[in-house]
Amino acid sequence: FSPSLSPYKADFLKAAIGGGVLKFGSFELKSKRISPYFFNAGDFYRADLLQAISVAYAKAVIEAREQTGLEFDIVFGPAYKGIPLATATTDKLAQLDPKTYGQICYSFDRKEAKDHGEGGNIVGAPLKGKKVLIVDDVITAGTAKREAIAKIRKEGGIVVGIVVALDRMEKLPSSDGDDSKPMPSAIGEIRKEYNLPIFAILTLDDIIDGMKDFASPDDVRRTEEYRQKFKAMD
Ligand code: OMP
Repeated sequence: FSPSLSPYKADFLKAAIGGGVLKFGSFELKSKRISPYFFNAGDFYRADLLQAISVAYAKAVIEAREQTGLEFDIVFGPAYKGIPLATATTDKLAQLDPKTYGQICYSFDRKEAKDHGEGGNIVGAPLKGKKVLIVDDVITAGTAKREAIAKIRKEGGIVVGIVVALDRMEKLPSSDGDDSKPMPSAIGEIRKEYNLPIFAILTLDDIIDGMKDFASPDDVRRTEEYRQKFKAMD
């Protein structure tokens, strides 16, 4: 793998490809763009893969703390795919650094509010007045991240950052549907709008660097063409 990738990132990329989580072919995205690659965090369901993904998230969080002083009380995973990510990351952080992370909590949202039993929209640690780190799978247009930020704020939580497995580095869709125009990135806009740090374990650049060692020349070419077409200007 690319020498530019740190060992934990290279291990994660290897696990994602080996476990069939990162696939090459033709996939329609939430944004309706047709992508030659797709990263499905829902496919990390086998124990060894779950371990690989939680180690990678935990190391990304620890690195973010070292580099930017990131501090938080709660790891929040947006339903559904964020739920095992947040839970496994919380567990792994406490295992890797019990002194710093032994008391952190996790929580997640319900897709539909529950009106009986304990009720409410949130399962796990109450968010009110707490510093919350969002853990999610992929960022493309940032829509799911905006929804998560709004939900957490509504519960009185303070969002302090976002960690994702993959930054697809894509530009926002243009309002007139013309994808050839230069446009800013989803990540850049969220960073600016909410003044939030966003950390990604891998970017599309990392994947393209890494895939040259194992993918077919055709897949490499199609992925490079996709990057050329949809890469954000920042
Ligand atoms: P936003 O960028 O916040 O809208 O989120 C993109 C979402 O698209 C992710 O949360 C995934 O549900 C899905 N997605 C993937 O899971 N993997 C990909 O490689 C691309 C997408 C996508 O549709 O863009």
